[in-house]
Amino acid sequence: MKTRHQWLFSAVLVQLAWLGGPVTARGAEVRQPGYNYDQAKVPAYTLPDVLTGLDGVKINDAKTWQTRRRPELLGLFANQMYGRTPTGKVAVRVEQVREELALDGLARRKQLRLVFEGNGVTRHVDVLMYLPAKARGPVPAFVGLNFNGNHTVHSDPGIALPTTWVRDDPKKGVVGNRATDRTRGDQATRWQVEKVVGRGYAVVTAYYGDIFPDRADGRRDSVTALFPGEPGASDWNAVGAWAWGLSRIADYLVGAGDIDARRIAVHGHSRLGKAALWAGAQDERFALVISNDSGEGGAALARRGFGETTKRINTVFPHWFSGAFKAYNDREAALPFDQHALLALVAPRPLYVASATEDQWADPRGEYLSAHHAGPVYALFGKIGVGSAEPPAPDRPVGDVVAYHLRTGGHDITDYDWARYLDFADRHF
Ligand code: GTR
Repeated sequence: MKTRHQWLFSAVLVQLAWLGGPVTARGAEVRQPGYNYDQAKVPAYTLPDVLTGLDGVKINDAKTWQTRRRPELLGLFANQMYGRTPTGKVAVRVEQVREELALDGLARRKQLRLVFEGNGVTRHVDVLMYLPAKARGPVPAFVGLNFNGNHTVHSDPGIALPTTWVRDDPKKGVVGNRATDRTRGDQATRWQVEKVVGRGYAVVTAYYGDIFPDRADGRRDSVTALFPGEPGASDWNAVGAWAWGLSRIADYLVGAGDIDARRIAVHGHSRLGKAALWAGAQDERFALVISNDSGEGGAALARRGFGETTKRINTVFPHWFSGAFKAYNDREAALPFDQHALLALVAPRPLYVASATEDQWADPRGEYLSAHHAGPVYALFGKIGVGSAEPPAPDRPVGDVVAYHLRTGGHDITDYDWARYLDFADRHF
């Protein structure tokens, strides 16, 4: 049990994390003091072989990967890190569907509410979609969650404000945990809606706080409450819930007819990149997966201890991963996997991992190496990974089915990143 003093200390840490945090500070370099940023000080480590099962047998064909090793790894990630995603069904209703022409006729804006009922509680997720207005049939889509509400992805006044808890930001007039008009379009550079829709893709998003409010006590207001019989030490938490939410949005898209069900890409930035990877690992309907600066608990190798560490993430964000994951604080070498195995779970589907030069907290080199070490699984399917064991120079994208770039700049998603993702999707879809 923590003493009152320890709880207070954790609470202060959480506050500090947010003060220096990246959610409102666009492009800010996230580099907490007191952590290792020196490649020479990365400890020697051995990665668990992604192809060798717990029984010690090394697999060498795609079928055995698919039927044995892949389910085994999914189980390990669920039991040791992200928590188990409930498989039980909850009742879902689609409500408040509104469609209008928007963005000067470029897009059809569709908004709807997914209402979930289970275990005596109700939760909702508001989905915003921009569909190319001139599309004559189902279109491919980029699906991703947003940090501050659907209304922040574009200044379009027709976007509904979130009705759930949002983080206060007094400088922007967000007080009492209620979203206001003042933050409309606040995150627009991170979404590039016109560019994406102009290239023929649908933009699909929802506010992550509808699924699990991002605070230490957010669980009680989250979708986890829809499921009976929890919590337990290895149960799912915020990252698992956000991934679950992405799959529920996919359920809707697959059934609705606007979207080509075989061409749904899932993407996410930072903590939402962690969620996008976990969603993409579990749910093979996501035909292409993009991790933007996802860092620790996402694409970055935990064993490198570069930038953010397992202990730091579990302390400052106790609600992100399962209880079981906390046993690996300062014990990364004991993990039965590393994050390259998470990336390998996306195989043979196209995977894009992106880093930024100033985002040392997320360990760009560790993100690259992770993509590199997922390569043997892609090779089982005859697909080419990122190749070289050395990361490329900044702004030099590499790779075919597994692609990578290191953008010059800070922790953010920029038009540079989007241009690469669009080209990547064009190539594979
Ligand atoms: C940081 C956290 C990172 C990353 C980031 C973000 O504070 O330490 O793991 O997720 O937040 O989500 O922007």
